[in-house]
Amino acid sequence: MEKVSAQQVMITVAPTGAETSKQACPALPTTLKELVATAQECEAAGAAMIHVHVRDDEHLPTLEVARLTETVAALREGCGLVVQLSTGGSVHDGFDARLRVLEAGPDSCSLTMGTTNFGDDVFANPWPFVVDLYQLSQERRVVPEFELFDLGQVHALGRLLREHGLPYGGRVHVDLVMGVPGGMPGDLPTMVAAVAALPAEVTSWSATGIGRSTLPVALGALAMGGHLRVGMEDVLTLARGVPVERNAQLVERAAAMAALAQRSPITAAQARELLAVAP
Ligand code: KMH
Ligand code: ZN
Repeated sequence: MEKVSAQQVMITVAPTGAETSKQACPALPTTLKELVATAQECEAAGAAMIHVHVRDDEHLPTLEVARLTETVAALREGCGLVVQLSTGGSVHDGFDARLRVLEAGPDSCSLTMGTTNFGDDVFANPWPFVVDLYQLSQERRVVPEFELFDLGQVHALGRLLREHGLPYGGRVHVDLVMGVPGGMPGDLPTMVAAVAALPAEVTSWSATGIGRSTLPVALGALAMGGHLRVGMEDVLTLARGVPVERNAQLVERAAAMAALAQRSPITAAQARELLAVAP
């Protein structure tokens, strides 16, 4: 298979998240059926990976392992996307439940590199938890995606790799999560600083702009050679007053922006190679 080139881009879709309620946004895919249909539509639109938060029968966020396992199996059956489970969960989830996410056997897991103020809440990721989760991902052969919410977390990644070695698979993929109230802003000077500070071991990076920063972050990442994450976890409007109706709209828009930048979306199979995820 051909290597991923600078003229290509990996699009990750984050369709659900843990923060928005189904009542507030009925278009949010919260059932397994909705999630699989979303995955299929997004893969057809150019996505290569899916970042998954699972909901229960009441549409509330859950980290119940059986539910996660069922979701991973259904996505593997229904689409080709690289399946990444969130270990961030919701701000209310405990560390043990977040570690147990890996029991569901995903291809990839998110791994946030430090504690962040998250709106009025705190997204807790103390160093011992980060190390436990990292070591568990190495033992269980799950490829982590390092989520970096601020510049301090970029440097923390360097420490993790120095002290605990490379991830399973040997590639180091990071996602800059920008524009969270409490994290780094979603602007270009910050992106330039964060990318310049990435540890030398990093082999690929993407960026995610929350809310209003979605478009500037995506355009900046495309210009700087980064990959993209989009989805209703991160933004619920296409423009002021225009709600997103389907996650695929955001993937289609990402692919169209990439086309303007003369970059084309990679397939899920290419993403597996980029991230060193088992085929
Ligand atoms: N829901 C946030 C508290 C992740 O998925 O790893 C954490 C989050 C990051 O979304
Ligand atoms: Zn998430």
